[in-house]
Amino acid sequence: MKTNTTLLCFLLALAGPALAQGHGGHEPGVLVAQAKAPTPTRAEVRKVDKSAKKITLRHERIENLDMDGMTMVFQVQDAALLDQVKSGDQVRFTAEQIRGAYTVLTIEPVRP
Ligand SMILES: [Cu+2]
Repeated sequence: MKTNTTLLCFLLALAGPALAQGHGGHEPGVLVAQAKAPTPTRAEVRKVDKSAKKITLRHERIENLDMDGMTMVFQVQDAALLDQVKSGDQVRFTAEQIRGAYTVLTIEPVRP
């Protein structure tokens, strides 16, 4: 009995790394395919600065940036985005960190 248990453990120990390695071989492709898309997030516009391509948002939690709700300044990728919103608007937006700067990719007003 004791010998059988020891043998089983030995076989599992051999199989374990082999299975992990086989699985690991597929990981990089899977990770790229499942790269997180920016999460649409609710916010209130506090300030729009079109000449500087910046917007101040009081935002809810941003899942893809792992950032809790706060008021902060974002860069915008395209200044034309700022034509669609004004201070005081409720909006839905997406953002990503691009070259170290938190950058708004999309933004649209949300009507109550
Ligand atoms: Cu923030």
